[in-house]
Amino acid sequence: MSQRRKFIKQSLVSSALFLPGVSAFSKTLEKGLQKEEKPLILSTWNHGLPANKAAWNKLKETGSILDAVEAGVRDTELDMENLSVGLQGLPDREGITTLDASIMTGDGACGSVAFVRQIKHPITLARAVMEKTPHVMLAGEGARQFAIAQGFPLEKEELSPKAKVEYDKWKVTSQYKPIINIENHDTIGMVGIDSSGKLAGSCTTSGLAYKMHGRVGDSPIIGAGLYVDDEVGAATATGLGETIIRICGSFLIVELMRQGRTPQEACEEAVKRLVTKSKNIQDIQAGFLAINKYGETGAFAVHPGFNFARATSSENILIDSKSHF
Ligand code: SD4
Repeated sequence: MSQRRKFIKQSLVSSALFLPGVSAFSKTLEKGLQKEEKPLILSTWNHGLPANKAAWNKLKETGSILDAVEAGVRDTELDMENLSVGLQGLPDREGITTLDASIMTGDGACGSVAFVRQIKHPITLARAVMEKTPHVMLAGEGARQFAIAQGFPLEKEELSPKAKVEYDKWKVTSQYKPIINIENHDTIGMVGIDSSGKLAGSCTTSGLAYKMHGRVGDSPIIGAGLYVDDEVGAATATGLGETIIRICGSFLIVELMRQGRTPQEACEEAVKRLVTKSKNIQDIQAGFLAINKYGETGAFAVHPGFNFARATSSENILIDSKSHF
């Protein structure tokens, strides 16, 4: 069993409080897709459970959905089990871990950082780009210099013990296939709505393992990995960034919702588009998560295996997404 599978299994067990049985699980899924609910916080994969909890606590504390989506994914950025988010994530081919992150609110404010090194919380740096610069995106050394100027501590550049073991194994063959293994992605994307209907979203990742040095994925690209519009809803993505960028995935979902699709229909249509535009689709996983301004939920993926955490005032549960194949 892969590490990721094991981890999912453990998380399912640890969230058993919210999952009394399989039938209740699927009933909740149907309810979740149709029922309007506010506040509501959604995030990708099983680490979304603790991330949602952190976001919910922050929402209670400050009342700000922006604060909530930042705090939620900061939790994942520190999760040493997660090899796809934060400085503990798997490195690029040169053995260097580089991070991408973005944040956005429903009034159009957004910020992101790409290809950034030595920063423990790239999501907070993305928020600083949004709030303290005239720009949307800073990359590489410029992002790092901005972080220093803003007083962010620079972390030592060394691989986490788990990442080092994996990288050393990978170096034996150094074979890179520009595809994402279905088991090998754990980016966190989070979208949320408060009780007044304000939306915000966040996305943070170390990107594809063993990518080329300098490669940037979908997560920091506004409209690809994340898009938020108070008039309509919000969407975020996980999976092979290249395919998501090609269809402007998150923007596409928000625009489909603007035209009247439900979040579920919009996610399914985006996956359909992605499937028709991608070669080697059997080897590619991508998943989308969406929310509309009424607090309805949608999720869909290319292959089975994608799941997401959904937090309301009464529960925080892990839900299996449906998929194209
Ligand atoms: C990327 N979308 O950089 C990210 C990959 C991912 O967990 O989801 N990783 O392409």
